[in-house]
This record gives sequence, C-alpha cells and structure tokens, in this order.
Amino acid sequence: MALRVAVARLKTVAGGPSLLRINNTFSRSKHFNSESPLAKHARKRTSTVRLIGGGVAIGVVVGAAYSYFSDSERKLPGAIVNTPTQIPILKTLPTDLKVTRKVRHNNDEIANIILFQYPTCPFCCKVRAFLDYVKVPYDIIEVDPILKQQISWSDYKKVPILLVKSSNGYQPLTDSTMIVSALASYLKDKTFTIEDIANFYPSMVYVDVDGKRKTDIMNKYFIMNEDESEKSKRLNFENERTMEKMV
Ligand SMILES: N[C@@H](CCC(=O)N[C@@H](CS)C(=O)NCC(=O)O)C(=O)O
Repeated sequence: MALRVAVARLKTVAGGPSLLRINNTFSRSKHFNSESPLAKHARKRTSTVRLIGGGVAIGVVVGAAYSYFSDSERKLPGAIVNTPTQIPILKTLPTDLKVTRKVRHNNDEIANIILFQYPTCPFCCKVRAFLDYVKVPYDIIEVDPILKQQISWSDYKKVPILLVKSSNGYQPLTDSTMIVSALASYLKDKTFTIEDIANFYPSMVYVDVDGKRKTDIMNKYFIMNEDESEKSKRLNFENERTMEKMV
C-alpha cells in the first residue's frame, strides 16, 4: 500500500512540470492577446512616471545651464553682451500718419524731421526744447500711449522717436539724449550724413554691477566730431603751456 502511494506521488512529480509548462504557455499567450485592465493601468502609470521623470531631468539640465551662464555674466560687470547694432533706416514713410502740429520758424520752411511724442513726456519736451533752440523746423505726431499704432513700424517702443529725412529714406533716432547729441553733431559738421551720425551711437547690451542685462547708448552724452581728438590734443597742449607759465 505504502509502495503504491509512493509510486503515485512520483508520477505526479514527473507529470507536474510538463503540466505547469502547458499552463504557463497558455496564460502567457492569453496575456499577449488581451491585456487585463490591471496590467494596462500599471503600464500607463509606468509611462506617466517616465514622462514626469524625463521632464524633471530636462528642467534640471536647463536650470543648471541657465544658472551657470547668468552666474558667469554676474562675474563680468561691464561686459558687452551683444554686437552693437543700429536702428535700420526706413525706406518709405509709414502710412496713415497724422501730423498734429507743424513747428516752423519761417513760413516757407520744409520740415525734414518728424517727432513722435506724448505731449506730457519730459524726454519729448527736452527734444522739443533743443529743436526750438537750434530753430530747426519739425512735424509732431502724437502717439497713443496705449495702442502705440503710430510707432508700430518701430521695434523701439518708447518716445521720443525722431525720423530724420535723408537721401536714402528716414533715419530713426531714439533716446532723447542721443537725439540731442546726434543732431548737435550733425548741425556742427555736415560732412557726415545723418545715417553716419546714427551709426556713431550704437546700442549696447551690457552686464551692470548687479549682474543684470541693460541696453544703453554708451556715448550718448558726447557730440561726435571727426577732428575732436586733434582738438583735444591741442587743448591739452595749451593747458600744459598755461600751467608751465604759471609754475
Ligand atoms: N531714456 C529714454 C526714456 C524715454 C521714456 O522712458 N519715455 C517714456 C515716456 S515719458 C516711454 O515711452 N515709456 C514707455 C511707454 O510709455 O510705454 C529717453 O531719454 O528718451
């Protein structure tokens, strides 16, 4: 009896793995053909986790690169960041411009200058004061401070902006201080065109002492003269001679 039980057990053990194998193959084929909702859910969760992980990794890389570059700029206060550029000349006058006021010193004068302004803007007032002082005729166009349609042609979105007529079109000048210096340079020495003069005042992007990027025209407080260096040399020399006499 005991021997028969042992033989029966042996048979079960011998047949067991092959049965198991058949069962496994069956369940795997079932798994491929129709995925259970639980498995589907698990797979979706895995792909979402991967997606979030990827996003976080990209964010970390971009953030690290940004902080590296902004930090390297912070170490360089005064560094010029851009290649200095000028505002390109306008070939034709923008259409639909409504001149609100014509400033003339003699009735027969033709204005070659258009001033885009807000009437209450102090920087525009400074430019008007200069134009009136040097008695140059000009037209005024009031800019709508909200929509700014009148300066839609310009990338620079502040006022005053001046358009100065030249042989190639209209040269935009921006920033009240630059406008005054550029016009003073032009009126002083007409051997240069207004385009040449505008190119003497390039906009620069630089890093300030706090590490922030700023845009400015570095030499806007200066009148540009071809012979300035010679004149300065002469002045220094004369100063030296005066001092020599005093000693
Ligand atoms: N530095 C400039 C400053 C010009 C400026 O800030 N203008 C103001 C009006 S007073 C402006 O246009 N602000 C921009 C705006 O109104 O959207 C200059 O001297 O011309």
